[in-house]
Amino acid sequence: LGLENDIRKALAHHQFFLVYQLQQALTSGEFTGAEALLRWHHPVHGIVSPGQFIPMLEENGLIIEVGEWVIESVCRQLAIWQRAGVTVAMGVNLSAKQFEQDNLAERIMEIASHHGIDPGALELEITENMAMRNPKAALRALQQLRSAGFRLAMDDFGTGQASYEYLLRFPINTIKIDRMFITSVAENRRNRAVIRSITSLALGLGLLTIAEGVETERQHDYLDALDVDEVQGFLISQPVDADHCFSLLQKKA
Ligand code: G
Ligand code: G
Ligand code: MN
Ligand code: NA
Repeated sequence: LGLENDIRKALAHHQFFLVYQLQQALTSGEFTGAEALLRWHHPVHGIVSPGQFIPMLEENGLIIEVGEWVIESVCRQLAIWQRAGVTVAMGVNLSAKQFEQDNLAERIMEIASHHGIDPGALELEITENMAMRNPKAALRALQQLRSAGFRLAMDDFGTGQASYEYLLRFPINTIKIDRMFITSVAENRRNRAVIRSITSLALGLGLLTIAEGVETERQHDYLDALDVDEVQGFLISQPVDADHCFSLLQKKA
C-alpha cells in the first residue's frame, strides 16, 4: 500500500531510471541492439522490481505517462550515442494499457522525430497477451508504427495465448523466445523441439529470433545448433547503465 502511494511521486522525484541489456548476433558475436529496462529507485526500499511496480502503474493509469517517459529517455540516449558515432537498435517494452491511448503511435512518432531518431532504431516489444487484450486497438497502432518504420517484437513468445493467426496478422519483425524454453535447452530435448519449431516458423515468415535469458555457454551452443539469430541474457551482459552500455558497444565496434 505504501509503495502504491509512493509510485505516484516517483516520476516527479526522478526515481525512475533505465538500464540496458545488450543483444548479440549468435554467429558473428556482433552487438546488434539492446533492450531498455525500467527500474525504480525507491528512497527507502531501494530498487523495486518492475514485476512489482509495472502492475501498479497499470492499475493507477500512470503507465501512460511513465511509458512516454521511457520512450523519451531512450530517444534522448540514442541521440547522445548517435552524436558520439554509435548507432544501435533499442528494444522498448510496451504495456497493454498503453494501447488504450488512441494516439500511442502518433506520440511515439513525435518523440522519435523530435530527437532525430530513425524509427528503425526502435523495436517496440509487445506480448501475445497484450495483443489479445485489445486486438483492434493494438493492431491499428502496430500497423501505424510499422508503416512509419518502427520495428516490432513479440516478447515472451510461446508463453501467451496467441494463435498462429496473430503471427500472421500482427506486423512483427522479431520473435523473442521466452526464457522458459532456454533455461533447460541443454538438458531437455523437448525444449529443443519447441525452439526448433519457433526458428523454422520464423524462417518461413521472414522473422528474426532472439533467445532470452541465455546464461551459459552450453545453452549458447545449443541455440547455435537450433539456428537462433540473436541472444540476450546474463552470459552476454547484465542490464547495465547507459555509460557501461556505451563502453561495451564501443569495444565491439
Ligand atoms: O527487467 P526485468 O527482467 O526485471 O523486467 C521484468 C518485467 O518488467 C519484464 O516483463 C519486462 O518486460 C517489464 N519491463 C521492464 N521495463 C519495462 C518498461 O519500460 N515498460 C514496461 N511496460 N514493462 C517493462
Ligand atoms: O519480459 P521481458 O523479456 O521484457 O523481461 C526481461 C527480464 O529478464 C528483465 O527483468 C531482465 O532483468 C531479465 N533477464 C535478462 N537476462 C536474464 C538472464 O540471463 N537470466 C534471468 N534469469 N533473467 C534475465
Ligand atoms: Mn522485453
Ligand atoms: Na521476455
